[in-house]
Amino acid sequence: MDKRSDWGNQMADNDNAREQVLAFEAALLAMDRVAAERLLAEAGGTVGGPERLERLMMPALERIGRNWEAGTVSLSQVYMSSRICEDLMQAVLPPTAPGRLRHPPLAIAVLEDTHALGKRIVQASLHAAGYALTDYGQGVTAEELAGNAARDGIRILLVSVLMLRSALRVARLAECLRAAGGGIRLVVGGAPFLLEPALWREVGADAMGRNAAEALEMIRTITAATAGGVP
Ligand code: B12
Repeated sequence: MDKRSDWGNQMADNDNAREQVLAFEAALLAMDRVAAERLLAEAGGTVGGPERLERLMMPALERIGRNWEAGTVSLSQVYMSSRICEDLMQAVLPPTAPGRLRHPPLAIAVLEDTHALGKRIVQASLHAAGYALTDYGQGVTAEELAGNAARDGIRILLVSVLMLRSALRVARLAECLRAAGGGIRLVVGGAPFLLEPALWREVGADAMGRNAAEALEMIRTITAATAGGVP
């Protein structure tokens, strides 16, 4: 295939992806779960569960969030959209399986925030890749989280935040982890870190991932660099 038609195909793919996101967003705002489910299935192609959710849900919910901020979408529509997405996740994500790899103890949590959909996708992707994780849930404080991770001998702590206020609390978490000793590595992700690419360093995290695939990449990099921790 020559470069020109390759470029043409890519543009057509982009247009197609954009149309799918817009249609999915419209189905969520209309609270039409059946249409949302159909669009998710159509967008599937050969791509597996978590990736398919990321490609449709993340951009659609991001747009809905922006429109809520602009005042054109109500909070109840944001809420119902997230409920439909949560429901669809249940059906699409692989069931939790025991870890198949040998790796240092890992954990995940949503820090001082209750936006939990991103965490669920990251968690499901890691499970599907063979990792076992301790789940500290959502809305946990920096102090609680650092204490639990130190108690359980966690080596890599994955933290998800969606609000700026919560992202700034990562600084307190990093401080508590340092005080607890044990060299726990802190990997963060979520909307504030996507908007401000330098923020993860400023709040003292060790790494940042933009999506579930990058969470996996970070864990592989950290475990490979940790003596005896290579899966
Ligand atoms: C859905 C939603 C809600 C739902 C949450 C439902 C739930 N169970 O999670 C509801 C309606 C309850 C809600 C409530 C609120 N929300 Co809200 N919400 C959203 C919205 C629209 C989408 C979030 C989402 O689920 N995205 C889909 C998931 C799949 O994407 P994701 O979380 O980004 O995760 C991906 C990546 O970021 C990454 N990732 C995520 N975590 C991690 C972790 C690691 C380690 C790694 C490597 C990667 C990674 O991988 C994931 C998969 O690809 C966002 C808009 C946005 N821009 O995100 C606003 C948003 C986050 N909400 C916002 C606000 C203000 C609120 C409220 C305060 C509103 C209010 N007045 O009550 C409350 C507060 C709730 C609380 N205390 O926590 C603001 C935050 C603004 C800010 N600057 O802080 C946003 C940005 C909307 C906006 N544009 O203003 N919300």
